[in-house]
Amino acid sequence: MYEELLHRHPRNPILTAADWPYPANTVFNAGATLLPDGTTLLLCRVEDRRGHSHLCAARSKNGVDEWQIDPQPTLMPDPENYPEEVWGIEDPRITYISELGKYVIAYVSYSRGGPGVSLAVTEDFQHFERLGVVMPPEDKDAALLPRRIDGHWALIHRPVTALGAHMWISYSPDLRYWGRHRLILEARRGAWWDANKIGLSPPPIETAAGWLVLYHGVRQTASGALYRLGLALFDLDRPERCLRRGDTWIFGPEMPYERYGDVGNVVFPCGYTIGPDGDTLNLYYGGADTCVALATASIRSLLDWLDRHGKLDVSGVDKWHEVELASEG
Ligand code: BMA
Repeated sequence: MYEELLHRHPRNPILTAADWPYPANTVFNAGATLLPDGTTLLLCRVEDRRGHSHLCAARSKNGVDEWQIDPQPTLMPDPENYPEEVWGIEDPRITYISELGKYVIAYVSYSRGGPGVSLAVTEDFQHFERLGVVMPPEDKDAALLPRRIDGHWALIHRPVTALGAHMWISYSPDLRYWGRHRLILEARRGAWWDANKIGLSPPPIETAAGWLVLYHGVRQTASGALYRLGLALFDLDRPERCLRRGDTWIFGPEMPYERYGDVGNVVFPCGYTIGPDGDTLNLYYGGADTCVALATASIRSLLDWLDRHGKLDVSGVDKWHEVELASEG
């Protein structure tokens, strides 16, 4: 028996389109945060029957039920001013930035050129300041780290390059201009569960041991893609350095609401909250691109598992050096 690190909530799925106060096809891939009064806020991706997505906030005292859902979309695409949002906005990841006293949302803007990464800033989830597209297509699966590293903001994201679909980090002095791009974690190859395509899932979790990263691996099979989750740990002060990476996935589609839906066999977390004990991780994930579900884990046991099963991973660093050497040569 494999160890079970993530425990599904018995009330899953906790939110579906049937709960919505206005017509919606599906509700999934929600960003999450705790508001100052302890309320859980989920910023859900809502897809309409055109196939376009927008974001809508749902609030709950216990993070499980009695959700108060905004009666109208909370953040709609604004293609007139932001043409990169023409086909919708998707998969928000929320980071609270104490230096700014604001939340920064990294979301996918679906442009004619493919998906890119956009940022928006808010204090109250009612008014939003857009910073526009910060990573051009094709790029997605992005989240901001909650504090500056050596004076610079850091964004983890997943560009698709000639090297494949791997995880990168970039730095910025002002959240608008980004550089010092580094590959930090590579998809594996061949039969691996995380072969060819990986991406950051929720924002990294800051722990004393390092940035704990849940990432998704996409395996292509004869009957479509399988989305599963793995663990990696990155250096607190140099988040481009991967300290440990697990070989096996720790969570994958099993339940009917994960197996069946608009896109079956997908578990896709975009957010979490941490319980008052400082250890309980409440992970909110999309099930089969159709609903929102909840699983809990102990952060200590995730780190302990990585200690026992993780290995040093230098794939990203090595590849980057190869690229540097090749471009210099
Ligand atoms: C990814 C993202 C997610 C989605 C997943 C499965 O590429 O677009 O929004 O949940 O595919 O369809």
